[in-house]
Amino acid sequence: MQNAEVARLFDELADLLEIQGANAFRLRAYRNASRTIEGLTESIADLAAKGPSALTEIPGIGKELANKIVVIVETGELPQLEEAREKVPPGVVQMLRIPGIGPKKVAALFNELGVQTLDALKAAAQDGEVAKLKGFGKKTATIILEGLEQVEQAGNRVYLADARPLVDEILQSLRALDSVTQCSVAGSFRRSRETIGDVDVLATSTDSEEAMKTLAEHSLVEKVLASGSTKMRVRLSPVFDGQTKLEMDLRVVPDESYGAAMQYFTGSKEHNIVVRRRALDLGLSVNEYAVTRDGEYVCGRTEQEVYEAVGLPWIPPELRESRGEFELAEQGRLPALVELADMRGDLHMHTTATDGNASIQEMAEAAKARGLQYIAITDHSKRVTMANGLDADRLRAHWKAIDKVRGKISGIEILSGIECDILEDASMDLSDDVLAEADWVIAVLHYGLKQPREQINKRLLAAIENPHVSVIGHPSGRIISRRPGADISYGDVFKAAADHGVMMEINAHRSRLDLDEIHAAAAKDHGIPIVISTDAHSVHGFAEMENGICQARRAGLQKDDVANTRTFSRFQKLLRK
Ligand code: DGT
Ligand code: CA
Ligand code: CA
Repeated sequence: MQNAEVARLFDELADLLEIQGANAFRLRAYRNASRTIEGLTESIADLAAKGPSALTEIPGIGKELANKIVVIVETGELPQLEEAREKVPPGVVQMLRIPGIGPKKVAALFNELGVQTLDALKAAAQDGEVAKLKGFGKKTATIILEGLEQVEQAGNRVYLADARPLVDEILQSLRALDSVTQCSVAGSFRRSRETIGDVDVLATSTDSEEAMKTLAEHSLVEKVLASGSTKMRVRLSPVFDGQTKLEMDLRVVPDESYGAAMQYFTGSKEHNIVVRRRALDLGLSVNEYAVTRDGEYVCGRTEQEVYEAVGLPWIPPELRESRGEFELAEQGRLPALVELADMRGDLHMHTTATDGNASIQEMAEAAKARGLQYIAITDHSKRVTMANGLDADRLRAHWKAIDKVRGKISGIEILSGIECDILEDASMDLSDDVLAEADWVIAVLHYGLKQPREQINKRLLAAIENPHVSVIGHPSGRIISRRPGADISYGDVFKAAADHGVMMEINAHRSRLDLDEIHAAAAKDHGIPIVISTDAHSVHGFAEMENGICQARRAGLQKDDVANTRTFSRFQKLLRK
């Protein structure tokens, strides 16, 4: 069991207990344990295997927690959690996904109004019952209605990065079979979409029954939903929030159809419509089995063949959205997309000084171990009180601590940075004389995201015009499927950024991916260097880089479009004086 999974169970337990009105001390113990476990470098399962005493050496883990961890690691479950799940209906737990309301409010809705489903909550909010509850009011009722709309829109989609470990493990099991000759994932997963509706897997095999049986009996498969001789649909174990269950299709196809099937099931639908039209113009027909002419098989063994048949080079899956990739392909101008291995720096991360859970040195060492040549330590500024944001004095002391680490560790450059809030009135959270001392300033919107477009514009432009700002971090502030981003005039912002030499970030965190692919492509067109950074809050956070790379590839970015693929000396030339 992975640390993140164990951590998630404690978080879920805390949420359930809070809805049941458990005391704050216990809740805090579980939530702290969750954070601690998530930030551990060692595997919690390995520690647990040595017994509870190895676990109690971890700060914040007492005897009781240690015992629970052992149970979780050994059985994959926790009786207390099962019990708590029984007392709180699933619909009530779902209410926790509504942006802007926490467990206390959910508890009040459940206990005092008796609402048990999202639909019942919606009705109660519309009827004015919610507004009448103590501590709620009209404003909260409105927040709930808006939030419900977002939850509905998000549906059961899963973040790509949450799906990845499940998909990888299942593919590995299938590929390990001698009878399976090829096996790949298609669909939105292969196109690296931000979220995945379901997973589409294709295989060729000398024994399709064995492939089906292996999937049906896989430990990550909860239920077989449908099965035929070459087709199966299953539901996987819950991911990320303990609730959303990803579904997976497996199709076993003949060798001579594998390329055609991969092309067809990779999609997107919009992309495939164009491929089919091109085929028709050439007197061909394309479906998931083959490219044919007058009913006769032409090709279909590889994707390459399918594209060649319609007069095109192979198109990278990330670009298959019918947004200009056909023109590029025809002109021989398809980009050589940036790759994870191209990355040399990571310029957005947190430490224990604010809301991270590793020290400066631990972050630097972990970055170095991942092969990075430079990093920027960018803790929060004071406005973010929830994260213990830094004022000028604490920031200067933090930079001194960074200097010390710099003296102790070689082989990696460390920039003294700050993630500075752009306040609602368009001023910066720290004064110019402080910002002037930084090597790297990320300016961000955290608060007032709902302000009108003009004010958002004013804030972003003021930050860009500030001579000390290096980059705009997670520009829109959105949280995918949870919270919309600010209303931004991207054209004005990119023009100003290009004029002033300010870079733009693709925040690689799975829930942000901000800039999105559309605006990252637009920023590139303005000649703005893009920075892909992880926003790591622990040493494990560096792994999020892969998500940022996916987003950059979907935007059609090449290595040179991304500032932190450069060597440190070349990167430094991009910095404002
Ligand atoms: P998702 O699962 O919602 O994240 O998105 P996709 O793109 O994986 O969509 P999905 O799973 O419904 O289908 C996989 C691919 O199969 C899709 O991208 C294109 C192809 N496909 C599915 N249904 C149709 C269809 O009715 N017409 C065409 N042309 N292609 C389809
Ligand atoms: Ca799909
Ligand atoms: Ca599907």
